[in-house]
Amino acid sequence: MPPEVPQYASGVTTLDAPSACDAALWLQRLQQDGYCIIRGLLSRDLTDGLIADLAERFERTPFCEGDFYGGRTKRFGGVLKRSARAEALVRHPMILEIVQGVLGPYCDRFQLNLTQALQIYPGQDAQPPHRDQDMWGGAKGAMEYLVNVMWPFSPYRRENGATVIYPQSHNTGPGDAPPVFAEMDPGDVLLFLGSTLHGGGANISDAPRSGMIVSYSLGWLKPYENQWLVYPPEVARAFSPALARLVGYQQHRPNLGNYEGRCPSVLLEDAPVDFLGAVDELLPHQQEALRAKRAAMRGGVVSPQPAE
Ligand SMILES: O=C(O)CCC(=O)C(=O)O
Ligand SMILES: [Fe+2]
Repeated sequence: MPPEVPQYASGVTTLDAPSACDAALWLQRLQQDGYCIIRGLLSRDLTDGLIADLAERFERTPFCEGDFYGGRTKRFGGVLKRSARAEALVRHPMILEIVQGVLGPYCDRFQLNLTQALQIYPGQDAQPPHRDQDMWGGAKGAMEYLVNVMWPFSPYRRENGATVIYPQSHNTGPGDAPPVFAEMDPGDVLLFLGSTLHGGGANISDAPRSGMIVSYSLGWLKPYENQWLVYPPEVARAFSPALARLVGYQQHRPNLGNYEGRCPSVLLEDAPVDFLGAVDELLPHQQEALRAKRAAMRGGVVSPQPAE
């Protein structure tokens, strides 16, 4: 029997796609179209293991309520504490490089916004198209707030609720291009911007569509999933230092998100911490500006500008 070749009805071509490890080209495509699909990024072993780790939780999680989440959809967060394998997806080096390219210009450090496993069951109608950035009240258009990464755990097809993406809709109207059904298989990945119009598709098949959304946001925003409650110090202590930083155990310079004036990673240390003195954590240019202002003030020249 010939090997099974996936059929993608959506018109998303992979023939001229950049090679799977070329972050710069994928970044360009993401910024141009508002989304991109990278094929074959993960091994089957890894996705199979993750699916097995999460099976019982999917089983026991009740259906969602509400017109956004969908009454025939199951969702749960905190995936990093439910499977040690999830870190490989959340900290995938090429994904992080692409995210840095989108969000890096607007923040000191980006952060994990959420991990959410989700299953769209037969009978679920289409989710209203939306832009995920609209969860934040700030002005839109000058910067990207968020990058979404959708990892399929089952095939995603038009019939079973594949994510519907409106190409080139980032920060404009829906655009002229017809919507694309992000048809994928486990191991593939869909990236789309927080400003890209999209929604979960309708499932008219006879089996659930399963996957996981991982999103990253500017480090100075309130994350969608309250990372510090989902991964309190006793949980985050078991994480790699890089993962702990990504979920929020780091400051966003200058001094944002501190604990007693220190990096919150002090809570992950073995020894109990108390009576800490506050210590600035600043970017070099912030440090320089403050030093100059203090020097000027000491010299009797009072700067009319407040410290940045
Ligand atoms: O399930 C999907 O394909 C998309 C879900 C989504 O956009 C959301 O929940 O914000
Ligand atoms: Fe969404």
